[in-house]
Amino acid sequence: MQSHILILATGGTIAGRSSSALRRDYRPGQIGIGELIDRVRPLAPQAVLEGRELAAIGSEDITPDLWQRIWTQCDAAMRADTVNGIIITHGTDTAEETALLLDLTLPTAKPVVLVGAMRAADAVGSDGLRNLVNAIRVTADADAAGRGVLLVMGDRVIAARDARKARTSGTDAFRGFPRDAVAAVTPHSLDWFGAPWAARRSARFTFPREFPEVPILHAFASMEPDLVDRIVGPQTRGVVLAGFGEGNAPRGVRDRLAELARRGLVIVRASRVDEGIVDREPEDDTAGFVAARSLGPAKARVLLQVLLANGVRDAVAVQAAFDER
Ligand code: DAS
Repeated sequence: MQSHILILATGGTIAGRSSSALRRDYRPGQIGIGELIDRVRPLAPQAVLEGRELAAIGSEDITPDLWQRIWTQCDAAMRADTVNGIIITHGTDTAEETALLLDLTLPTAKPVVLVGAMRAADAVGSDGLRNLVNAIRVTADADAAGRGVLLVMGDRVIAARDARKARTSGTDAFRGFPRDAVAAVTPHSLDWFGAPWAARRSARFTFPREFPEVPILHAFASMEPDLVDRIVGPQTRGVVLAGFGEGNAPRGVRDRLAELARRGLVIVRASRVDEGIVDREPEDDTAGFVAARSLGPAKARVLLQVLLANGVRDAVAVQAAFDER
């Protein structure tokens, strides 16, 4: 029986065209979802594909408004008997943020899969068509539900909470941490590495009506404490530190952040290091800091915004949410 898959198109390189295969000046979001579906349909007999164009942007330009529109379409599709699964074509630059935001705010009853490409549709060695065929194979699979939002890139299936763009170029640009891929996929095979871990889970949080202001403070050698004051304004509700090593920062910076925590802002210590756990330290108890655990700065910011928008601002409750997998 064919799976009815709704494909929400937002742009990105997967729909990108370049003026020449020998130059880099491609433009994202140039190919309509109808044309992409026409190209992929002969390679995806297991699915009935319905396309909807939401945007045609490079994902570096994604906005809360587009996130809201994507979520609204997904939420409605989750409740529609005629839809078995959802694919979102998306740029790779912010795919990890969109994937985590949807993972936190949608139920897991039906698969939701983000897919992109590292090379434009008409580039030599383009990967978009293969990634889309793979995404359809995953979304149509009976075992895909109950895993939350998934990202399909480079023959790998990565869970939203783990996914990140780890390389600036190359078709294997995405990695997962702490879990790497949760499945391997090709146009003719799909191998899950474990059972669904979130079966029948309702949405964990309400989708934010507004996104609280949460800047990321990226640490660098010799950084001065007054930099903290320069990134915090009257609307700031939290700060994510992209710290050295396991979430470290100069003494003066930590003192300024502790002062902000005393004033009611939520401070999350993440790391500028590409991979690794940022665990709680004794100072966190006295300063009121939260440890980001396995989330990098960009995804820690998404989780903190969702928590704050849902009224979760007590450091102990925020830490519990970061500790959850
Ligand atoms: N054009 C960038 C983006 O939309 C890169 C890409 O899609 O891969 O994120």
